[in-house]
Amino acid sequence: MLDKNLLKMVLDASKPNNHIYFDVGDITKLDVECIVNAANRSLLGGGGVDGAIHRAAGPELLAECRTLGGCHTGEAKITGGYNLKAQYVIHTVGPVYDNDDPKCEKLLRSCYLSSLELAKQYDIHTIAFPAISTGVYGYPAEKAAAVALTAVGKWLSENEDYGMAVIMSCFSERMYETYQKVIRSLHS
Ligand code: AR6
Repeated sequence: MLDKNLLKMVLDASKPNNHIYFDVGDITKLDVECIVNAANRSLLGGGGVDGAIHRAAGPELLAECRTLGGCHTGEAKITGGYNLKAQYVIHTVGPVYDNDDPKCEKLLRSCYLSSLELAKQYDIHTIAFPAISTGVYGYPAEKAAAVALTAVGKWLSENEDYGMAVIMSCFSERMYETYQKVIRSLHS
């Protein structure tokens, strides 16, 4: 698990090294520049992490979301963070899992890549992702973790000098263990 002091050091640095970190807990509590929301296409709130982010950010977040006109699956839009510690929220829409649909993986990968590209446009250097699509949208955690880690890894290697700290926020120890298992399998 990520050492909290190490995370603080990383987040205090003006330009962190490109790196993937892990945190177990509530994404809304993280002191990062940007947190990513696993939203739905309306961008008007919902349950899971979406509900938690809207509750923590306050009603102004919903008011700004109303001006965005929704978001396609696999794409991302940005708002302020309002009452959150994070200055920005990037809202992305993951796919509803369908085992028979090869587009699912592509769309999930696109959520991570579009969010990172948008973050770069806003000069964001610390960003936290929930495990997109692994809750209500039913994407199997291990498959989703592999897609997430390879997408983030690819983006970091293609943006070598940018300096982006990516925090994979795990709402449970189990999700954290899943990421670690996938990392071990990617390295073996
Ligand atoms: N911090 C970090 N991760 C969280 C938190 C939190 N506070 N709360 C939940 N998670 P989900 P989806 C984890 O269902 O599958 C919403 O209603 C959770 O354990 O939030 O992409 C939207 O409006 C899981 O691992 O998102 C959409 O309609 C992960 O976040 C729909 O759900 C994603 O679970 C999107 O479904």
